[in-house]
Amino acid sequence: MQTAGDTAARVRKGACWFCYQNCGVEVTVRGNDIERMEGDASHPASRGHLCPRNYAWNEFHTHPDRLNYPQKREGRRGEGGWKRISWAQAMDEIAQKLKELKDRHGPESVATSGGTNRTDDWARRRFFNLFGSPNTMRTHVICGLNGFMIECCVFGWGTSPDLFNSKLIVSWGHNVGISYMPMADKVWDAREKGVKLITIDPRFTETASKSDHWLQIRPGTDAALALAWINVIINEELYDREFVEKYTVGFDKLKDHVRQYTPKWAADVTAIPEEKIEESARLYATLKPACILWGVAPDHLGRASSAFVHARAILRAITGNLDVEGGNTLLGPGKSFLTDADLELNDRLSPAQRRKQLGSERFKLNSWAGWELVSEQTLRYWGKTPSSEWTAFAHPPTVLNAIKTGQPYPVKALLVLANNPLLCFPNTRNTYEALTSENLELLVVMDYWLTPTAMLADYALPAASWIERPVFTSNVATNWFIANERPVQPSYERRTDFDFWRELGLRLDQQEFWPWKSLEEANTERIKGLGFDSYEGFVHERRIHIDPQEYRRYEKHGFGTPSGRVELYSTMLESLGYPPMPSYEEPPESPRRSPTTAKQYPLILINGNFMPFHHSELRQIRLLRDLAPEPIVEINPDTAGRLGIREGDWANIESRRGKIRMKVQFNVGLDQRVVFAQKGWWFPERTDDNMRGLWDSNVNVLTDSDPEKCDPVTGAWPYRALLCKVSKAT
Ligand SMILES: Nc1nc2c(c(=O)[nH]1)N[C@H]1C(S)=C(S)[C@@H](COP(=O)(O)OP(=O)(O)OC[C@H]3O[C@@H](n4cnc5c(=O)[nH]c(N)nc54)[C@H](O)[C@@H]3O)O[C@H]1N2
Ligand SMILES: Nc1nc2c(c(=O)[nH]1)N[C@H]1C(S)=C(S)[C@@H](COP(=O)(O)OP(=O)(O)OC[C@H]3O[C@@H](n4cnc5c(=O)[nH]c(N)nc54)[C@H](O)[C@@H]3O)O[C@H]1N2
Ligand code: SF4
Ligand SMILES: [Mo]
Repeated sequence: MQTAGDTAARVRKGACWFCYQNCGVEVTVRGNDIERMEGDASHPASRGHLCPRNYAWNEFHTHPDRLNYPQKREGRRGEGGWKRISWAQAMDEIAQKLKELKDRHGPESVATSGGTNRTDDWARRRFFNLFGSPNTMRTHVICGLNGFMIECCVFGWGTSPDLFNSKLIVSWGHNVGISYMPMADKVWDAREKGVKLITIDPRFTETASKSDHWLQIRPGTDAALALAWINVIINEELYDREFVEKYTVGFDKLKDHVRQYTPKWAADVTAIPEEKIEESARLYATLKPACILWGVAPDHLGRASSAFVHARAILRAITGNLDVEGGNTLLGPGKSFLTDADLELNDRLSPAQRRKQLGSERFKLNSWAGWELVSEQTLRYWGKTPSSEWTAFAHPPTVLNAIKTGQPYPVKALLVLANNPLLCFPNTRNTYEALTSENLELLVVMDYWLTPTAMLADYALPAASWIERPVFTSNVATNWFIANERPVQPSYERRTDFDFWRELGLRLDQQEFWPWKSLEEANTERIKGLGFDSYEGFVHERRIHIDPQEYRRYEKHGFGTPSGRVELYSTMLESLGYPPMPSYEEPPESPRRSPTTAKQYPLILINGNFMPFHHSELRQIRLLRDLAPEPIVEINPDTAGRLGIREGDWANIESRRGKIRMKVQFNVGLDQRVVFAQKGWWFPERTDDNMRGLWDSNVNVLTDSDPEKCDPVTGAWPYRALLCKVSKAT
């Protein structure tokens, strides 16, 4: 810790969290001032590499628009009037209101929302479990954790790709070259050494350009391709016979089930030629070991999501690529340190309150009910549960509906931390109506900026960033963590999310559960089992901890499922009332499923990441904005030609939900029926508009949150493969 008057320069080992890659940084500080930040060559994962986002740290850290003090709304919601108040006043008033709502409507009337992995979110869940509300919503269910839970049902834990030892890497609905830059270097290195790469993407991406095979798939039909791969692998007897016989159940049922999914059928559905489907299936089954990388695209298909994720799990297993060196491994939870699950106090939330989780009656797997089913197995097999904050959520569209309608019960307060729902949740109109509803008595937003969501808040609170807190890198699927220091203490009155939950807890009878005054103290508790009594000592001496890993753990211990084997026919999914094997379903709004809508909206809308932005963030940062000043929609030039649109024109993009404008860029690597629109656009510089241009170019104005379109198993909602039309804007 620094003390006042401490002026010697020192180097702190921090980690960037402009995205969850958490690349290591060496930060030279004097007192509480930063002199320099550079890539940390001693960081075990990033080894000194940084992406362009990191270079904007200074502009971000010192930007005049940063929220630096707690603000309380003056005037009507969204009118833009603010009054600076103290933290003590903000926390006292918020705590008082929560108490009152709990007494009046029950603890479940208080909800929280969070986005992707950005901060120490076990603290959020700890607070909510103690407070008694099951209504924590996250975007994790459309971002990998649906797959984690399905894999738990099939083989007892979620997989991680062991790509350094693979001979073949499949990048499925993933653009590692843009999204996971530090990992991309490793993939390109592997390519140099002769490792083969297959990319499955409707668009010719950075990753596709470096691949041996690019399968240009019709958006949303990934499950058809995966099921056809299973069909080929079984019919041509390319599966791992010994593994299947010894370690799986349900193979014969699977064999019968996939008979319908021939390559010919899949060619018609996916628009990938039959020979390419067969050839790629053979390659995946024979060039071993092979791993399939996780990609977010198939999680964004609403009703069509879980069948793909389920089929992908089966592919990993029947080819014998499961839990082997170079395949997709089952690392299990961390055992020798405290995981997020260990800090959440999950047993404090009563069964009766868990059952009230909104949406959980319908979308069971990523809810408390699914978590309990999975935890019964993981406790037996691994000795730990998965983190509920990563896997068990209230269903956001259902919560937003409950705010608007008071049904099935009233939701009166929403605490938004590390999330920008107006930009990132589907169907912005619906989200906006909920956040501006008179039924919502309290809206708290903690962020770095006055985002459009924060503009609607009753209290807008200033968050401390990764530059001002100790980053503890870990995730629910893995048995390792990397510890990083806090480079400097928070400037102004910025605070960490942990501070927020703790301060609230202290005011709401949770004193005994918040013994740690800082994240360093909490993190010291996490690593006590490793023989370290100081977190900073660990950072300097060890930085990374990995629990011992064995490949092929199943040879000794079987799998963490009811039968102890890979359940190709999943009894766990069946017990929740879901199909035990995956079946193809068209995306919820597609030319085939919705031909009438398709007459009016003939094009298929997709999204994906682009540099240098991360979701809706960093549009304020000049250094980055100069690289991507305007929102872009990519269209095939022939399609544009037919619509009378030239490159550089502005175009309207319209769906059944709404209309936005973007600037046109041609892309010959895009199917003529497909349109790629950038996500996350708002315009912080638009001070003439309180909502900062929220409605102009935000792709989620076009997407859908209708529960009918959501995945029945997990509740995942659709962002991609929806129908739209494009016209020249005047
Ligand atoms: N149409 C469409 N929509 C999508 C997607 C898509 O591909 N297409 N992608 C989806 C996916 S995969 C995800 S994960 C979600 C992401 O959804 P979000 O996570 O909500 O996205 P962000 O824009 O990163 O918003 C995070 C907000 O938190 C703030 N913030 C960052 N770090 C912290 C912190 O440590 N503490 C606090 N209090 N605030 C912080 C940022 O300033 C920002 O305003 O979006 C989803 N939305
Ligand atoms: N630069 C940047 N990096 C990020 C983020 C960011 O916002 N910006 N967000 C982070 C987060 S939270 C996440 S979840 C990850 C996601 O990282 P990725 O998995 O790489 O996600 P995307 O780039 O959104 O989508 C991957 C690819 O899916 C393709 N695609 C679209 N529709 C379909 C389809 O129907 N089927 C198939 N097979 N492919 C389709 C798109 O063309 C795109 O190239 O990235 C993380 N890293
Ligand atoms: S990839 Fe870029 S933004 Fe993400 S952690 Fe690394 S340096 Fe930061
Ligand atoms: Mo995500």
